[in-house]
Amino acid sequence: MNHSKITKTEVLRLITIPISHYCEKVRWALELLQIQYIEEKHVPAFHRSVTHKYGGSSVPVLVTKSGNFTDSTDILHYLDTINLSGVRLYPEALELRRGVEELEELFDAKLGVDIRNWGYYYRSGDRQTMRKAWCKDTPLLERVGFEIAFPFISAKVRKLYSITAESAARSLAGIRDIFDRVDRILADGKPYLAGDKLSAADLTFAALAAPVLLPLEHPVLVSQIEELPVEMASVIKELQTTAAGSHALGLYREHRHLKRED
Ligand SMILES: N[C@@H](CCC(=O)N[C@@H](CS)C(=O)NCC(=O)O)C(=O)O
Repeated sequence: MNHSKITKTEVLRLITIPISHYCEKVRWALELLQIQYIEEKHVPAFHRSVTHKYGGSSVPVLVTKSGNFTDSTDILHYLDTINLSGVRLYPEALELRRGVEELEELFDAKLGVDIRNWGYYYRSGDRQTMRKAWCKDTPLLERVGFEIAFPFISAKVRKLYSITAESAARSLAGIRDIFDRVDRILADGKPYLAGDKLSAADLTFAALAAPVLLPLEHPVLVSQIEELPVEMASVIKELQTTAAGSHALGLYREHRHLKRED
């Protein structure tokens, strides 16, 4: 699809759930490419009345004058075609570009899903934690709705993603598998996952892996490692010390210049 460059006056709208790591992927891309946007945050369950309006169900949704985009990868491709910053998330060279797209797809389809399911297994029943993760800067009515309906929303999320002790164990194995693959890509001292520049592959890996790495530069950091269940904290410490983990943490330090919002 051909899109005209964005006009200076157009401010894009990004519909999110604050803690969603797919939303963080898009937020980071928007900021890296210096594209103006407004983020509209919603509490899970309430988000659907908004995403449905724009033809989607999940978040992120990007609302633009050229149309609405309802998947993080479609959004990144769109942003890459309209941005004027000179930074490109997808390389021009065909083979390199294919490599970036394959990695992005792998991270979206497996890592993002496994990390969400593993994290929710431990945290989705904890009202205080989920208030920080889901409610920050959301509309007042939704925050009131969260307080009343938290047990139902929390149960609904666990049902939606079929979260059980067994699925959490499978998800953890899946996370370790992707980290191993990324370790192997980086094994010969490569600075980035594809080519010699930051691409959508690196950004996607770091944003989706953030909940199991806790980078300080993350805009929605809900818990310090000491506040987490011991089992979770020990996995996070293990992943932080891998080559893949240190790559993602380095990307946050070098390329995510944002003040935390809390
Ligand atoms: N493939 C989608 C996945 C997005 C996704 O799974 N979003 C989750 C939040 S992390 C969501 O909106 N879940 C609630 C729902 O599906 O209604 C993308 O990359 O945008």
